[in-house]
Amino acid sequence: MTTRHKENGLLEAQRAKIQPPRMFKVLLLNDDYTPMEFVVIVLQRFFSLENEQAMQIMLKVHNEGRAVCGIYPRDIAATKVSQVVEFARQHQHPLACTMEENQ
Ligand code: TYC
Repeated sequence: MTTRHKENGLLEAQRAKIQPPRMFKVLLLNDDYTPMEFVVIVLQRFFSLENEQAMQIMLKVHNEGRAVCGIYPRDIAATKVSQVVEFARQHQHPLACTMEENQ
């Protein structure tokens, strides 16, 4: 397939423009009020983590102020942030979730 492209100037020029998709980290931020158990549930529910890994990430946020929950293309990362914030507000918790480009 590569050889065929190399024999075709037009296809080769198009191929060179392809970039890997921009990826975004989704982060949870610490606060003093959201219960630890609630954060673990969030990590399991929205980031498909097992209990043990969810606990480790929750404790990293608690101890260090923030931690990465997952890395996704922009639209999926933005959806995760919205879902987490909406779920937290439904339960009257101030949990903060944000995203930033994975450079
Ligand atoms: N600091 C919170 C507490 O002591 C727990 C917590 C962990 C809150 C992670 C938010 O993203 C968070 N109850």
